[in-house]
Amino acid sequence: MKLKSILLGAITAASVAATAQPTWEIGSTTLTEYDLVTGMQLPWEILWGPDDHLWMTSRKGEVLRIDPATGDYTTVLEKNVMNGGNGEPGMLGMAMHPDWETTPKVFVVYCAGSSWNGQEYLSVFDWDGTELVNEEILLTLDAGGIHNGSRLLVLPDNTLLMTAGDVGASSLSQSLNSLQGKTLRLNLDGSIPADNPFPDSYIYTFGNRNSQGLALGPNGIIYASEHGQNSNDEFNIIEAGGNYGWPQVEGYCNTASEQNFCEENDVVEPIKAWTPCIAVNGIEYYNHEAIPEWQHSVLLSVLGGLGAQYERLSVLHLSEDGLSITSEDQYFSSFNQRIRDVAINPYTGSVYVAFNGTSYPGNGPNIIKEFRNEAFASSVEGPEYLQAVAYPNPCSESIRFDWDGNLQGAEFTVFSFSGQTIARGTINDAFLQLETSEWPTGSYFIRLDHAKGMRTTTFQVVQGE
Ligand SMILES: [Ca+2]
Ligand SMILES: [Ca+2]
Ligand SMILES: [Ca+2]
Repeated sequence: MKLKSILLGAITAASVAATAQPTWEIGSTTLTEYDLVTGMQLPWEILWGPDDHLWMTSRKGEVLRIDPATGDYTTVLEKNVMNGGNGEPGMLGMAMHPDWETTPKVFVVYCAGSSWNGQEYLSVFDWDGTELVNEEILLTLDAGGIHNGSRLLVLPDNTLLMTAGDVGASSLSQSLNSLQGKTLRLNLDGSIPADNPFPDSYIYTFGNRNSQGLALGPNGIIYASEHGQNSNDEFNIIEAGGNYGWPQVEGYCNTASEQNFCEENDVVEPIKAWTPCIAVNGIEYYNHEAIPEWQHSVLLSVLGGLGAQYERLSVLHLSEDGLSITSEDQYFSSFNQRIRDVAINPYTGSVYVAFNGTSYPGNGPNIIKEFRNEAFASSVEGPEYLQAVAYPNPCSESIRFDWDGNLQGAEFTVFSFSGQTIARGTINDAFLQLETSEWPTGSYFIRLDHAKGMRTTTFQVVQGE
């Protein structure tokens, strides 16, 4: 009796909450606000993964994999990080391998070592369907108490960009003998690309201070946000071999000494600068029709500085060629919460925003909110809403898959996690049953290609001894 009344209470509260979500007017578009994930440790990176899940790093040393429909998550990696992640160092940027179906690997940057002195590692892990395993360290840098970067971005040419901070030693930024204060470019196996601008060097740009935002824009343009010291936070376009001026130049080349240095060193100026600093962070290029007012813009997370006095999500509207910013709109400052990163749902155009509290260096409360245009999302038949059920899982003799919605006619392919194609065919019924008795023990995933989009689901096969 007591249990029943608790359950009824919970159901009532949930239905009340569902009808009372806050909304935001963006021109003629209404966004509904949802608290997708609360109570987790401090978020640093959020991204939409190729498995149609939201992935998050916590600076405290965790990677979470989040179901975007429910907010439920699992912790898929835990590392001991410098000073427990109680400052700027910790677990930072993350990126996914672009050939996820055959090479499900995840790149992660984290700082480890003694409390304020250690190393920064760029590592790659295998995703086994349950957790991140088989760490391989691709690159080791110095880590410091401050200015460790680091965002990651996979480019269309299958190379990886990594922003490396100056670790508080600003003279390193102009030295081509140091990897600090740079943007670095690697092949996905960790080797140096043959066409990098400096021979046998990871360095792609130099003269950077502490860049913590990277995004791919239109026409292959690469955007980066970069923290200034007290003035001149920067928004840059990344050019191979470019010198971005730090520490001799802050922001534009607009003082006499800066102008001399800029002419002699061909310094690349930012396309926008903010004075005083607002603490610019994670960025994404937005061009989804769900929010027409934000199309062809960069969404910029703003931490707001030490006291979060300028915190917000900025929408940087771009010129047609993407090479300049025409205007800036500001949203969500009324939360009085630092915004660390942003991610986009490719189906519904929803925007996910990671908040981490009211003061430097991020003390919570930690929350990922979703801002969704319900009018658009309700018309989407994207595979995100076609939840797959695989059972029994793990299986031995056979496995059955059921999907919400009618997916007859879809092509399916089953891969092992070593990348081999195990089975393929066409779905002729409302469900799919596969014989697995000849398949070795291990993790597998099935990929479904349908006119409505692509869907993948992982499962396990366990055979007796
Ligand atoms: Ca991100
Ligand atoms: Ca600069
Ligand atoms: Ca300047």
